[in-house]
Amino acid sequence: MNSTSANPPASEIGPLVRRVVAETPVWDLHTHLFPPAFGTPIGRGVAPDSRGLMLWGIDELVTYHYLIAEVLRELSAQELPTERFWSLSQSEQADLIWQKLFVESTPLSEARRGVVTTLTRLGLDPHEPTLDGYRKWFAAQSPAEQIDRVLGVAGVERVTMTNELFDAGERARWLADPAALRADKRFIPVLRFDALVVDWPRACAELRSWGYRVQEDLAGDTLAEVGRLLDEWIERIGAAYCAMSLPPAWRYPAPTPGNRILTEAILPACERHGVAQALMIGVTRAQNPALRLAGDSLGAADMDSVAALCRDFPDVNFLVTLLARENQHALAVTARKFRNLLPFGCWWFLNNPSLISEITRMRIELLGTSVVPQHSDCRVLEQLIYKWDHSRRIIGDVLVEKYADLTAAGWRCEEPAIRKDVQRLLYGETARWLRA
Ligand code: HDL
Ligand code: ZN
Repeated sequence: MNSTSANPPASEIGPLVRRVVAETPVWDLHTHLFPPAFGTPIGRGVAPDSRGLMLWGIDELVTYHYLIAEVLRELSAQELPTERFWSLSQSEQADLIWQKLFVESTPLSEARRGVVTTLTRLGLDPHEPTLDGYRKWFAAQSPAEQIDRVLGVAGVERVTMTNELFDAGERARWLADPAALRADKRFIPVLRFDALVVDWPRACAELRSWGYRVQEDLAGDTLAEVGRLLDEWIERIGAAYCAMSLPPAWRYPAPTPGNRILTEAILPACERHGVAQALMIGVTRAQNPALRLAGDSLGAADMDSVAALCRDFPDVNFLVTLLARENQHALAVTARKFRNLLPFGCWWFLNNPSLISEITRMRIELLGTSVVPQHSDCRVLEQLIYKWDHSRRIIGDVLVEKYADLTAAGWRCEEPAIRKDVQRLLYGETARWLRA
């Protein structure tokens, strides 16, 4: 049978797949990014806001907590006590990181390679001996222009935020002018509230200070009041889903206040509003507190707990990402058992080529395209460029292999179907599960 443009010969499927993956727009399911309405510390034409939440530019890129963890390994505690590092200004920290991780050594790690990719894709030479030239370039950009530029270069159409209910600064911004914070429809709000489940005593005290009639022992109107809080905030921010991270030790069922809050307040609120609940499980917060945000580590989650929750709440959609490599196969298998479970992303310490490749291959073999293979978890705007550049290449390589296997099995892999598959993996599956 002769090949047509719709049905390319096996030898041309590879370039076609890679081109389609490279050009398909992305909906990024989990980030910590914000538009300028949330305030930003730098940029042409804006009032600098040191407490602003929109992080962008070379100093933020180079002081990403992943790179702080790496630079502290380049010096002994005697050469640079951790607390002295923290006493440096952000630009002094950035200068040190640039010198140690990029000038004096080859930027081979994924977080370092990411900065190189980002600078190159922005048209800048990554070999500068200091950050001064980059600082001048970024200072000449306006935040709004930079967002347009970065989303364009990265091919990202929608960015899902992390809006932390217990962040006092962000909460004040939402209470002041929610319409302004929701104006840029490319940035989709998500209500995040770890403390409701993992630190109820702290959450209870905060809620009481906000005027909710809650008690630490969950007596009285507590559960109804937590439900009222969630109703108000899901509506106030227009949350596309709710989210929480959980430690490796989290178990369900288990007689804890957090699990009662989860099952008797949070999940009923998700059902009322038709929003999914994201569970991000396996983070060991502050394993080394001296490293601050860089001090979190990981542990294996309990898959039986995830399965039990999906089973007990069939009308709630669960978006699940796990931090430990050893959980990934069971997560994909569990998703075959529960149609309300969506595995998403190669989170944090898994966001490295060798693991993205292994996990994406496993997921497609077990779940086809009913999965969200990646999210970026970006904290700094320009990271979108490298995180998606790197992941697109790997996802493309895996798909080339899978289409080749399918072709060898006798299937005609045609361009329209390939485009439909890739669109679902990079955008459509996310849209299907969120209150788009
Ligand atoms: O809890 C989370 O959402 C994590 O992604 C943390 O923000 C973590 O610090 C991170 O930035 N990972 O990439
Ligand atoms: Zn995150």
